[in-house]
Amino acid sequence: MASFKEIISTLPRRKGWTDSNNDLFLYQGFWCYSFFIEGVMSAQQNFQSQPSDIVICSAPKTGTTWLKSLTFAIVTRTTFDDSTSPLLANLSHDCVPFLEVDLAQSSTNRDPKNPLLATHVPYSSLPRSIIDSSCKIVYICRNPKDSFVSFYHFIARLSASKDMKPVALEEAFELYCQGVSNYGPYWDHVLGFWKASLDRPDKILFLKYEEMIEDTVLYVKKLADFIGYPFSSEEIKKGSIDKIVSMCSFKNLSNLEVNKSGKHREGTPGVIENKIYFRKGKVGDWENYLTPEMAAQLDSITLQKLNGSGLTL
Ligand code: PAP
Repeated sequence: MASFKEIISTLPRRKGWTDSNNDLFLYQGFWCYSFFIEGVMSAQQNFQSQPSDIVICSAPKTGTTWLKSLTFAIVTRTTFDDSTSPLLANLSHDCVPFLEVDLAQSSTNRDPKNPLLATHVPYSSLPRSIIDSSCKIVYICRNPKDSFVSFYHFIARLSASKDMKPVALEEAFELYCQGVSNYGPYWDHVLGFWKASLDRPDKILFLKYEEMIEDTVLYVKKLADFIGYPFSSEEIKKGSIDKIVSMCSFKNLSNLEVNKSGKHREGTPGVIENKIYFRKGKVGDWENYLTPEMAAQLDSITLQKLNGSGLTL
């Protein structure tokens, strides 16, 4: 049987968003770096989901770090509070295993007390057992203009820390519009989960970053209800939800020492400074980076791609 590497070498490829020779490959309709595709292939073969699992799904740069922290705080709130939470000493990515990296080889490489896992894999490529089991999926999406800008800054900051150069913003923009971004096309990613959430509303909760920023308390309550960890009226009276919202706010998390000076996956080639996951956490920052023409181009692609779906971004 051909190895994963051999299969990947036969896939269509495009240059990635930096000057390094790290190409993006087209696997099952989405573009991805080979390291992640190997993990996806392995997870598709091996991962066994449990009914109690809660799978946090997202395209990159749409609010994953935030959603992981909120969900982790919700499910661990009887063990920890806002002065003892592991989120105060660890990046939220280090509190929630990542399917295509941490769980690719073995489903059991997890803390049995933690039902959370996360992935950027599109709905149609999720391991079969996640789709078939009664586990819950929570998906977050974000306006494509802000997602793109966030993505570009992430690559630029990552490149600076690894002695690489990002492509110019205009070039990255063209690639993004063509769907050539890690786990892109972005619109297909969102639509896959959107349609699945309409078909299976009990299984998939579909969230928007902008709506969560607007009323975080409301969405934390919805999230807790959906994943089977509802807040009691007693907890609500005690201000439990507000405490979680403040602990997981951009301001609080980005000011923690671990998120200012710590590193994610230290000692591996995939090492990333935690601070790169925290930039502005604002809605509408695209206005500072995209020309009106670029914004109109992205809006028009979004309108066309989402046409008839009932979804707006
Ligand atoms: P990932 O896919 O690499 O995990 P992800 O967390 O999805 O990245 O996206 C990062 C964005 O979420 C950044 O947005 P920005 O570039 O527009 O600023 C980051 O600042 C934002 N972010 C991180 N933590 C929070 C938070 N606690 N609240 C709101 N936004 C956040």
